[in-house]
Amino acid sequence: MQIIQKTWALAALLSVLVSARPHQQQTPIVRREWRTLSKHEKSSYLCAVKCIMRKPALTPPFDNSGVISRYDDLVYTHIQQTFSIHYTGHFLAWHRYYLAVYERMLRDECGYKGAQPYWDWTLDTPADKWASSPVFDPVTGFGGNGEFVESDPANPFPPVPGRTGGGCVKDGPFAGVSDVVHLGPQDSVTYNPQCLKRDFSPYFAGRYLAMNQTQLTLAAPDFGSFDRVVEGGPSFDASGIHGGGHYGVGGTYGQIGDLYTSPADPIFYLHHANLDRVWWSWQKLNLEARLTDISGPILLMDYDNLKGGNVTLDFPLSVGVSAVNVTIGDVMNIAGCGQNGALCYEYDKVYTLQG
Ligand SMILES: [Cu+2]
Repeated sequence: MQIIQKTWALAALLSVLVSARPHQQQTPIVRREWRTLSKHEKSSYLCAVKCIMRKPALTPPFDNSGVISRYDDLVYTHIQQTFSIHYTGHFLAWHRYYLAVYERMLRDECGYKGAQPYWDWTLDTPADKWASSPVFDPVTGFGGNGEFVESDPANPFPPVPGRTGGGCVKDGPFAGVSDVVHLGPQDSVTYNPQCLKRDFSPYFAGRYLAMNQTQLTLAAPDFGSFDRVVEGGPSFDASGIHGGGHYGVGGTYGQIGDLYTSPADPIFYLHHANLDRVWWSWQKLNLEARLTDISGPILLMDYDNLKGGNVTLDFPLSVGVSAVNVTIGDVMNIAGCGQNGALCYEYDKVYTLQG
């Protein structure tokens, strides 16, 4: 009995030490582009994603809760905060923290040894190259498009221009499973088992994810205008690189094209890692000034500050049950490593501004 108790105490102590580890981390982990990962690294990442989808949720249960797994904990918090984390000044900071928390979950709860990979989609443009991106590889990637589904004429919203799919993904690690997704569509949080759907729009991706659009983004003179070029406007014709990835992969019917449930598609995390890398690339063009440059509205689309003020470095960021709250100031430096912020990672390569 005593031995069992001692073993239990030791296990508890070890788990506390393990969960405390990221705070003691001194050296940044290095995020790399998906196609530069070895076959083994790719499969370890995908294995960790499947593992976090199997771990039980920490979100307290509620009636008919669709929050089943640790993976869902994050989708749920994204759904709940949808209108307070998009088209706001903290859009990029919130998603930077959200991704770092996901990366930490994969490492601490599922034994993943690497860093969160990013997806440099500029490499998969123009449009005719889109569908053959290594990210969609059926064996070493996340699988590809869904079967073509006709647009619903009763839908008051216009279909995503150039959409080519809409059904369940046909190949890859998430195909053939009828309950990969538990939440959504939109803000629904009751249990709704669904397959993972994609609805590629190569046209949309080609238009918004090529190097010219990325360069336009990097050329922004201050954070306020930078964020607006990244996020674009809510109409398809006013998209930026953010919408380019969401609608290029998700179109009308794929979860990643759904503003609320978009993190239900694991590709979300690779797309957002690249958006974060664009922000870090922009910061590095004038790092000293841009480690503190933040602005933009607290409230959705309130760019003229008619309803509220702008965010500042003290503005709080919450990702729900999966991590402590931090401030924007804590995530301005991706390689603060406990000395100067909450994050500790780097990118192997950044974009440069081409003359
Ligand atoms: Cu989002």
